[in-house]
Amino acid sequence: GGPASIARFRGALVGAVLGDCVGGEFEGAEEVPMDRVLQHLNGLQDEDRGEGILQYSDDTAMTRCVVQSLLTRAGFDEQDMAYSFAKEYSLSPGRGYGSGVIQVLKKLRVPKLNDVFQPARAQFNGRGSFGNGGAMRAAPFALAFRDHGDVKRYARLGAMLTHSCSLGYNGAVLQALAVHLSLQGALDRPHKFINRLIMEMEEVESEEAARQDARLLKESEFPFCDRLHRVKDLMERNQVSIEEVISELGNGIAALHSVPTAIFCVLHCLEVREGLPENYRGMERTMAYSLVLGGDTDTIACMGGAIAGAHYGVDAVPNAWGRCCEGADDADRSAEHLHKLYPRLPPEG
Ligand code: R7I
Ligand code: MG
Ligand code: MG
Repeated sequence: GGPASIARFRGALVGAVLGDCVGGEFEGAEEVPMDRVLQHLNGLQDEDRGEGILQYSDDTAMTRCVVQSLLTRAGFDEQDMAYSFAKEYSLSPGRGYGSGVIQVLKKLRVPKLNDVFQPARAQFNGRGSFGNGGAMRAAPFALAFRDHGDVKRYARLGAMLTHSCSLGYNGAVLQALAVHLSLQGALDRPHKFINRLIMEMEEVESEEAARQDARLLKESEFPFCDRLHRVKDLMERNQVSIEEVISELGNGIAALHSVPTAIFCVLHCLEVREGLPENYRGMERTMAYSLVLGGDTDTIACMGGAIAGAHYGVDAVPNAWGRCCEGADDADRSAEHLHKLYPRLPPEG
C-alpha cells in the first residue's frame, strides 16, 4: 500500500504482537541456534495447534493500554494511560514485567493521582529506569499522530510514565520515529531512513537531561546516535555475524541495547540473507533473525515486528502465524480504528 495505508497500520500492530508472542519462547536465552528458531516458526503452520496458543507478554499488554487510551481519549491523556497500565497489571500480573517497573505500576493504581510521572522518577535511586519497557509499547504513537514532532513528544511522555531516564524514554522516541518513517514508506530507501533517524536523534540527544544521563551512566555523549552509526556501519558490510551484531549493538533489556538492534534486524532483512530460508519473505526473515540473536527476544522481535509490519503491510504476515498469537485479531481491529482517526493531510496549495 501507499504511505500510511491501512495495510501498513495493521501490519505495524499485528507485527508487534507477533514478535512478542513468537519471541517469548527464547527470551533470556544466550544463544539460539537457527535450527531451533526455524523449528519453532515452522511449528506455527500446524493446523491442529489451536488458536492463540502463544500468549503475549507485558510488551503487548502495555501496547494495548496505549492503544485503548489513545483511542478512548482521542489523544494523549497521561492520567488515563497511567491508570490503564496499573489496572492491566493488577488484573494480569503474570505477563513477565520487568522487576523494577512493577513498583511503578503498583503506585499508579490510585485513580486521579496528582503527578503520574512521579513514581517513575523514584526508580533506581531517583535516576529512573533505562529499560526498554517504554520503547516496547511505543508503536501506537506513530499511528495516532501524523506530525513527527507530535510522535516524538507523545512517545516520550508515554514512556516517562514508567521510564524517566533519558536512556529509557529516548529509546521510545527512536522506536516511534522508526515506525512513523516506515509507515510513510521510508524503508524503500534504507540509507536515507537511517540517516534521517540519526539526524532526528541528534536533536533529541542534545537536550540537557540526555547529556546529563549519558555522563552519569558513562555512555558516549550521544548514545543512541552512536549506536545508529554502528547500525549504518553494519549495513554497509557484506557479511555480518550474529556475534558482531550482539557485541556492537547488544540484545539486552536496556533500551540502548535493544532499540537500535531491532532497527538493524529490519534493515538487514530487507534483502535475502544467507542462513535464512529462501522461501522466507521480509517479514518472516525479520522475525527469524530477531530470535537468533537471543537475549531480549520478545521485545526485540516486537519492536522489529512493528517497524517491519509498517513497511511490508499486514498481508506479509503469514495467516497461520497470526492465528497462533493471542491478541493478533485485537491488534488488527485497533489498527483500523487508529487509521480512521489518523489526521488527513491538509489539501495541497
Ligand atoms: O523496562 P521494563 O519495563 O522491562 C521491559 C522488559 C522487556 O524485555 C519485557 O519483555 C520484560 O521482560 O521486561 O522494566 P524495568 O524494571 O524498568 O527495567 C528492566 C530491567 O532493567 C530492570 O529490572 C533492571 O534489571 C534493569 N534496569 C536497571 N538496572 C540498573 N539501573 C533498568 N534501569 C536500570 C537502572 O537504572
Ligand atoms: Mg515481555
Ligand atoms: Mg522482553
